Amino acid sequence: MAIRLKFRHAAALGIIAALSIGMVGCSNSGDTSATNSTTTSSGGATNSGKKIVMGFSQIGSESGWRTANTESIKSAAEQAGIDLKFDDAQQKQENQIKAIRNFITQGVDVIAFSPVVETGWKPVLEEAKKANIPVIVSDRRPDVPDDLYVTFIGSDFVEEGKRVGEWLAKDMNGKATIAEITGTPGSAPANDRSKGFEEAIKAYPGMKVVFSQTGDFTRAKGKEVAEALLKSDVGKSINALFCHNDDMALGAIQAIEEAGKKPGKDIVIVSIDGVHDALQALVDGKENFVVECNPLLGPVIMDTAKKVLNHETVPKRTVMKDGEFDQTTAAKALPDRKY
Ligand code: GZL
Repeated sequence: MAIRLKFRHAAALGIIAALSIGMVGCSNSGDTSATNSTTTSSGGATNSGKKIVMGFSQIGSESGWRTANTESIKSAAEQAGIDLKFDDAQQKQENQIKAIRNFITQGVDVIAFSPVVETGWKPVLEEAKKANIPVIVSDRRPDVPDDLYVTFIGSDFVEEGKRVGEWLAKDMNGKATIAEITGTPGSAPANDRSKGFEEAIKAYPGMKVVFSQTGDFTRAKGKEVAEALLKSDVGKSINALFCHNDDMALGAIQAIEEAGKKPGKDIVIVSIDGVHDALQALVDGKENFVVECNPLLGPVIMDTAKKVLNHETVPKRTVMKDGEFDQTTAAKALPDRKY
């Protein structure tokens, strides 16, 4: 109890007006009982010498992007000497809520998570706030009041959708019959990428989206949706395909080839993420344009956690820089692509 009182006093003195930092709680570093959890631990501490324990609720392992994101988080925790309690929710919100509750019970010092969808987080984040555990939002945005998390670290998905739409409109001279394979329904990237894409093509009356269906960000589902599309009447009129992530585009490319068409030629294909296999598809002429979504959030998350627990000021939102690739620039970038 004495430790809590000491931290509460320090927190009261140290709290910066712009932040709502929870009190640094004591942590028992017992093993997590949540399913699919792993623990990475080594040195590392706050200014007071206390070793930081972080509970991280990850969405799942649905795509190449997510794999790179998880690797970045685990290796950055290792580097930072943060004791990481990692849970993989297999793309189920109820598993994420369970994991966050578990972290609260364990009394971790800080919670970080990537919300699979935007809604349904208020109750569990209110429990974290009540337990004085600061929450860092990674990658996707939850639809909750600002005071329920300390900071958001991730990309601007509306901007990503806009950039894809602008490139496609120019490439197709303002005239295309477009199919859209969207991400997880209700997720921030799916909502925002559609929004940005629609905003961009609105300026071109000849750019028409005639089909939209979710592929849930996976390669398998992207292939399935594309197969059904190509067999339908509307599928015969498609000459452009926008996939909300590379994995669904790679599945669709397979389906287009199996249907005897040339991906990247009969159907212009654009997607978002910038994973290695998508850059390879660009080099092979099977895809046409990819906007990057930087998955390497680990170092920023760990650095931010240390600052929060040391009562330092952190920005409410940190937007990652996202590159872009066409068939020429992909050839240059591919040899050194780390993910
Ligand atoms: C974007 C991330 C998305 C990726 C997909 O930040 O949430 O989820 O674009 C991943 O590949 O499944």
